[in-house]
Amino acid sequence: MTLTLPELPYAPDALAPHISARTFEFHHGKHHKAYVDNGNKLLENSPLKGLPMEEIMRKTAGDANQAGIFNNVAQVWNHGFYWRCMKPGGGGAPTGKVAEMIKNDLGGFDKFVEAFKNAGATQFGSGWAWLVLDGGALKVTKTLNAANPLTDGMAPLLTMDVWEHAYYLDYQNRRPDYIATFIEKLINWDFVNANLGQA
Ligand code: MN3
Repeated sequence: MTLTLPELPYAPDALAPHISARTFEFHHGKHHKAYVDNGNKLLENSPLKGLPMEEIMRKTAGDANQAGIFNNVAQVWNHGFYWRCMKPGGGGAPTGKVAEMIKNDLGGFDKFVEAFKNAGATQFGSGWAWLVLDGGALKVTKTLNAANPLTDGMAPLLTMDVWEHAYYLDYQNRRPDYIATFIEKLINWDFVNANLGQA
């Protein structure tokens, strides 16, 4: 299996004005595509070629000699996951099993919002904020650059890209505004519940 660029799960203008078609043109069409192309180039002569992305990520995480492969493959995975974490008319309080677990494990939706905002805002430089299942309980965490909690045995349920390229065209330097909008207007809780069902 070679790496492929997945189609967006909605039209490029479907999340406007919160995330513009112009952002998707660059973020999906250029950045995500570059990770796919560079990853395929690096995998060309690697014994890892053809393995599922998660397996490549687990085998290369933390190995300085494989950093190029890890970074590009993880960024392909992370972006494909991130697109599906959003939907038109999304955001706000969750329903279903994740709502129940947020109440029990994190102390309620307001506490989740506080923790998720904090994770996104305090990730210095580039990275990702996550809601994960860790040992059967929900946890909010963050990772640097391309890193993904699945290589530490956690199951990703929700992610938010906090690389500048995710928000700069729409929000310039105002990362906190992008984060607040992501939570209030964009999160696809149905996708999060589906991930919980498979974790
Ligand atoms: Mn990105």
